[in-house]
Amino acid sequence: DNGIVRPKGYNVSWHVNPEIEKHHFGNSHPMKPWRLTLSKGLIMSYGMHIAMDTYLSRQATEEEMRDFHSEDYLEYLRTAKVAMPDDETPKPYNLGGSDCPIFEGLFNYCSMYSGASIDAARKLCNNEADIAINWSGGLHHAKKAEASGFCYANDIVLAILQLLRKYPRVLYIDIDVHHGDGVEEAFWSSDRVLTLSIHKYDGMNFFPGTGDLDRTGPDDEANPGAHHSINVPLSDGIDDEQYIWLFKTIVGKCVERFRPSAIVLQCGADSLAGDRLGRFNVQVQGHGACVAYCKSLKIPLLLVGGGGYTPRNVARAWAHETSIAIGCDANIDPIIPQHTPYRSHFRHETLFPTLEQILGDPRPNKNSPKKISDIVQSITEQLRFVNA
Ligand code: ZL4
Ligand code: CA
Ligand code: ZN
Repeated sequence: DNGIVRPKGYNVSWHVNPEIEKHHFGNSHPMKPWRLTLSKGLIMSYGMHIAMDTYLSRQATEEEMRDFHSEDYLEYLRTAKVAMPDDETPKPYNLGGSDCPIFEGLFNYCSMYSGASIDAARKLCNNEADIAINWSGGLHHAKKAEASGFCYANDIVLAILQLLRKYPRVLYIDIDVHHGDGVEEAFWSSDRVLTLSIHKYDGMNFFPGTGDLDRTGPDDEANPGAHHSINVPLSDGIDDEQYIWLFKTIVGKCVERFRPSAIVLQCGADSLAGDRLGRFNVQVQGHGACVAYCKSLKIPLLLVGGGGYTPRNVARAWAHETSIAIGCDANIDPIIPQHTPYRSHFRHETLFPTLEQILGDPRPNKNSPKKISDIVQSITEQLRFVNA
């Protein structure tokens, strides 16, 4: 008995495809699809898959991807050739640089992670799942006709478009350390999607350079999207206590005003302490508390991945969050099971590595209590303009 049982009358669907994990962005690129293999290994070594409906996700069709992306961009993505090492000819659509390289199997990679998010959204629409999970998705920077920040196709936008076929209002929440600019832009003029991104903001010194507090939607009051973009700009080193308080306070107010009929939570794990690109000091517990809070709202919930550049910590967070989704988080052994595949990746830290404990130097917290309360006050005022 490993303490894991299928929750009664409650369905969690998990959308995976091992083909996705095999893609490579290139040597030393921070985005490593292999982190999905590590996450899946941890989830399965705890036996969590027995408590979920596991689906092998299929590739999105080009027609499905055209719901958001332009035909010419998709055509280029599908036919783009991997460049020779010394080829520096500029490529269109922001492709081929160091952030968004053209690698072997690029289009298959994009259509597979997109298909998984679309499938997951449809499980919620058909009442076949209460929570649907795609850890390979969450690629929030991709635009209609442009790749950006390791993202080529925007699976989140595609999934939200599916949800909007059934649900009148969707709340999008983004806890990746980067601003969820692609999703925000896609629904900029809509009052059916409220977007909320929490991120590090330091002007042009931190990617993508947008997401200040005053970026609330179109300036034109007659535009339905006015006030429907919420941004929480933070500084380095925010800790669990501040992060959880901010998350619950702001999400609580969003739900009260907007009354969403479905929630999409982008769980980018680069907001964790010790991330190679991130700057926050959020622990696995704090990151997971965001998932637990969303679950407690009892609204259909789509969980997607996103960033996360220290693979062992990405796997910890997403395994812990899977256990929260199925409701067995209190029952599992904190010590990572002996038979976990690639356990050496966790073990090099300590003889008995745990699921939740991240090792590494904490970053000093540069967020003053006044900064945090000013953010909440400003967003509370903004939300007065938002109605269900
Ligand atoms: C790398 O080591 O800030 C890419 C990217 C490749 C390998 C060798 C090439 C060395 C860090 C990042 C040159 C790297 C130059 N390699 C990268 C303005 C930038 C131009 C590109 O989590 N250089 C661009 C994107 C961000 C920029 C973050 C987050 C995605 C998500 C959702 C995307 N781009 C400056 C950087 C390396 C690399 C090392 C890198 N790129 C770090 N931050 C960026 O929100 C999935
Ligand atoms: Ca974010
Ligand atoms: Zn990120």
